[in-house]
Amino acid sequence: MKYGQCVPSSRMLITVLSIFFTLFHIVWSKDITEKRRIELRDKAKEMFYHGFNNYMTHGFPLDELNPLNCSGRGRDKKDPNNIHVNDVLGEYTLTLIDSLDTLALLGDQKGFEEAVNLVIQTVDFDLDSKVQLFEVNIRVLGGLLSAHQLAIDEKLGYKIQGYKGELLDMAYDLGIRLLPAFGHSRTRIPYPRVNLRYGLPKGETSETCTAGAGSLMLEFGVLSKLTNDSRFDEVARTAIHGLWNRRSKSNLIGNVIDVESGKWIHPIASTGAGVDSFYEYMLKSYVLFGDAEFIQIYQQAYKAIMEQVVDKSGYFYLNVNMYSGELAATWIDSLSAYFAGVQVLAGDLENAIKSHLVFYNLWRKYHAIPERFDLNSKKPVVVHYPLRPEFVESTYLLYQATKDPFYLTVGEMVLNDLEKYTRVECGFASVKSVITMTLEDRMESFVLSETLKYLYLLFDTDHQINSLDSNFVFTTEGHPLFLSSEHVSPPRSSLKNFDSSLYTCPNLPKLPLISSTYFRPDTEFVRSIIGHIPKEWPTLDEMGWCLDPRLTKDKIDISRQRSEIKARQPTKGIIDLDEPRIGKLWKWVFSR
Ligand code: DMJ
Repeated sequence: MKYGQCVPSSRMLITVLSIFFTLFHIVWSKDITEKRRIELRDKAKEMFYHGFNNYMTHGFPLDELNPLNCSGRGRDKKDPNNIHVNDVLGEYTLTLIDSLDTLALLGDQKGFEEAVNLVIQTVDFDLDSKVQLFEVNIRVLGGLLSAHQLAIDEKLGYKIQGYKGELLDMAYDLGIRLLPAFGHSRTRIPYPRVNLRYGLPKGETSETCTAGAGSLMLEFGVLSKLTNDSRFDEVARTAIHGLWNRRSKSNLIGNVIDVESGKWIHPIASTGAGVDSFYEYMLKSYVLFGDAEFIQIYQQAYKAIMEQVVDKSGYFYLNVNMYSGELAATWIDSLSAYFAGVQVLAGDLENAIKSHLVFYNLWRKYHAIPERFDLNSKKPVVVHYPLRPEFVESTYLLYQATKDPFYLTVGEMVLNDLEKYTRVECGFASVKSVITMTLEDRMESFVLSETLKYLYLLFDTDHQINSLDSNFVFTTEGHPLFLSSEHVSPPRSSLKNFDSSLYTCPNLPKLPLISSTYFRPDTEFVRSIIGHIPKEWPTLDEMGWCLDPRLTKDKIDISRQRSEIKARQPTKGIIDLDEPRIGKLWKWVFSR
């Protein structure tokens, strides 16, 4: 199918279409009203407390809540090898620590103070618990550091009177207990697990995933800045070098590496599970610390992804062999929904919108996102959904960058489905199967630290953090971390040499006044790719529809800081269409 077959190209037609779609949009608008937005904001808050209060009643001081059983969940002592539980749960009131900063951001100062004091009184990290370095870093260390920064901040209004920095002391104690994971290996890439009391366990596996070893910089870097102990910064940075130095000639990194031999055990490049937050941390470490080396790694890595990992449609990020570039698997995973958010922060909005559309259509079809979805069979191949935040997180960031009300309606869809399918008497339960919508008895701590936080911040459009213009990032666990200017490195001249021409935009005609992502024809294109063609929607057929949109190349300046990204013009009311898509749009609207 060639584009030319469906291309009305005259300017007049474009103008007529503009007027038509404006009227169409006004009459048929699905925009969320201000009243509804506030209802959704309050509903998201209510949902947070439904989860949090039930954890405090039935779960605390254990790490997690079993929402079906109305009980707490601690380590699996019967099966120490149960890494699904024991990697994360260390007997340190995990869900409470992971929730601290959400309480503050919800404006619940009393709740924030009580929770902080409870952590200070209850938690001691001198525990015989073997935990995963990555998990304890992002959930516990990050949770403590973020709450500490909010508790001492003069400007944001979350300052706790009488607070003496105890959370930072705890974070420092925890950080020191994590250090044995580093330094033992030949490569200086850390071992994946560590015992909080006894250090590196004997006979511990030396195989770690890239994200596990390479997503420590934000928390470890901030810990070093706040304590003046440079060890944390150094080990996290050295781990990144250890990984990046082992990239392929084409700048791809694999999924699992042996920290002793330095050999890739699973040499598969992707944006998803096992590698995901490595990319996120390169970009965000640059935003937070200003160190040029992080953005340089990000730029090279992103260029390699856009050349070799993205599929030819431009919507999916695949699994490819890091050396040969050959396709290694045809599935995408739920975790990779975060990538659109990273693309937003990097300024690559067009590709962010496109990759988000994939997960939007998956959610529309399943009312959740299956852990793995196979693009060949167009079926979920791993069917659970543990209430992950990545899709909501990207939705939130896309709304911040575009102010397109479409993303509020996406949030509304997610909120309604979480309520309808996962809310139970004692919290929110993970989805065991997106096919049957059966539930399982687990509410992971990230439901409160991320999923419901991002939903709330999406709808609380005026929240101060949404317009904060300073060096701050949300960690991969949704914890805001801040750094004042004295800690930020000055930009280096080498950045000026960055060639962003790879990401050139096609010369798209602008159709002002037409709203927005609703009317992107590729929304339906992506819907058809994942095999979701409900009866009430027109079928995309080969004769009238452009089924093979080109990979759009976008002009982005990756060296931008977050503050500059936020200053972008909102795209509300504007849709960028190239001519071929106009043909499809035309047909779609008139065939309804
Ligand atoms: C969270 O702990 C974090 O978002 C992490 O980056 C990935 N896994 C979960 C959520 O899915």
